[in-house]
Amino acid sequence: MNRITLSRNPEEFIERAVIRFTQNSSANHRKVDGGKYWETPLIGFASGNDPLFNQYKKVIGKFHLTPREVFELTFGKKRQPQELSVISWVLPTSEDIRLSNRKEVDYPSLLWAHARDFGEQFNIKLRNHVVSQLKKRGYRAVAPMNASFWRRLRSPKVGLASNWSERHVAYACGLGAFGLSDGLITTKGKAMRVGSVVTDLILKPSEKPFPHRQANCLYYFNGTCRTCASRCPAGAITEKGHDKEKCFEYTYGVVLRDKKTEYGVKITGCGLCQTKVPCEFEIPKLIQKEYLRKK
Ligand code: B12
Repeated sequence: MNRITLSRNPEEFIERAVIRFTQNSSANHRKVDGGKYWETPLIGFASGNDPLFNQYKKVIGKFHLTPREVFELTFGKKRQPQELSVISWVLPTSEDIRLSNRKEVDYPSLLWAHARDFGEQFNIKLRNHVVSQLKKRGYRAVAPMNASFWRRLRSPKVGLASNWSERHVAYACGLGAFGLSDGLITTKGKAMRVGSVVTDLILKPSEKPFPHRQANCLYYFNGTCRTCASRCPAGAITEKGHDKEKCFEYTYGVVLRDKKTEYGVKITGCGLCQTKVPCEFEIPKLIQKEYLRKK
């Protein structure tokens, strides 16, 4: 078998590094029963100059960083490379965790809460791992969400947000499209978490296979479904979209208060809108058929 090297095949090298770490790291093993938090990741790339990053300044807010700004904040304004690349991955939630959350109606399952807390700790390690793999080979790299400049905020225009939205980055890397609940629907569905790294290694941008930003959601496809809305115990999802404040109050207020101690976690999440829905682990079949028809 040919050795994949970073210089000869950088995209495949990065893809393998992300997949191998997810398969082999003990941090992806559940404390409670030894199962895994995350299945095999999806990986995508974007150019740091992709016009979407400037568009996010308008859609989200001026505070949302471009890859260039991320690099300047990390390495200073001098000696900035001409080109930057963005690496994004999707960590699909393990089947048994999804199945456990499907049974729930008010609170997330214990396994879901563990994936939110300990599974995200794995995601932090994965971001660091990708950065260190690149650094070892002489490239500069940074994981914005692990950096000291990353912050959450509330903006008058878009409400709860942050200065580096992992989902918008994944969208730029062609990995998915947004649904009625705000969740990003990928080929491995919506029950997943996302991570990303910015680097001066030049990577070929991935194709953007979805025709528009809401293309994978049945509601936007044909006005049906809305299953995520009926699944939401906080009534935060309606035909108008996702009420982030209601979602926040329920997830960080009610669920955390009632389940934190029982589940032994610092953060619980909720994710009922991500399970027992047609986009849980795939793009809804009807939309898949439409993509095949148009090919
Ligand atoms: C703040 C935050 C929240 C807030 C607000 C969520 C939100 N919609 O932004 C609250 C507390 C409500 C929340 C809740 C949850 N969260 Co949260 N959260 C974040 C965080 C820290 C920042 C998100 C952010 O910056 N948003 C920016 C705003 C602007 O995004 P937005 O309003 O959704 O964007 C809309 C507009 O931009 C609009 N739009 C308008 N015009 C245009 C034009 C274009 C071109 C595009 C692309 C879009 C666009 O489309 C978008 C979708 O409707 C991220 C981590 C990160 N750094 O990204 C995790 C993150 C979004 N959360 C995540 C998860 C899993 C959850 C929960 C399911 C809890 C749980 N873990 O169990 C719930 C429910 C999420 C939901 N239904 O969206 C995942 C999402 C994964 C996924 N499957 O989509 C993330 C990415 C964490 C991670 N690392 O994986 N979260």
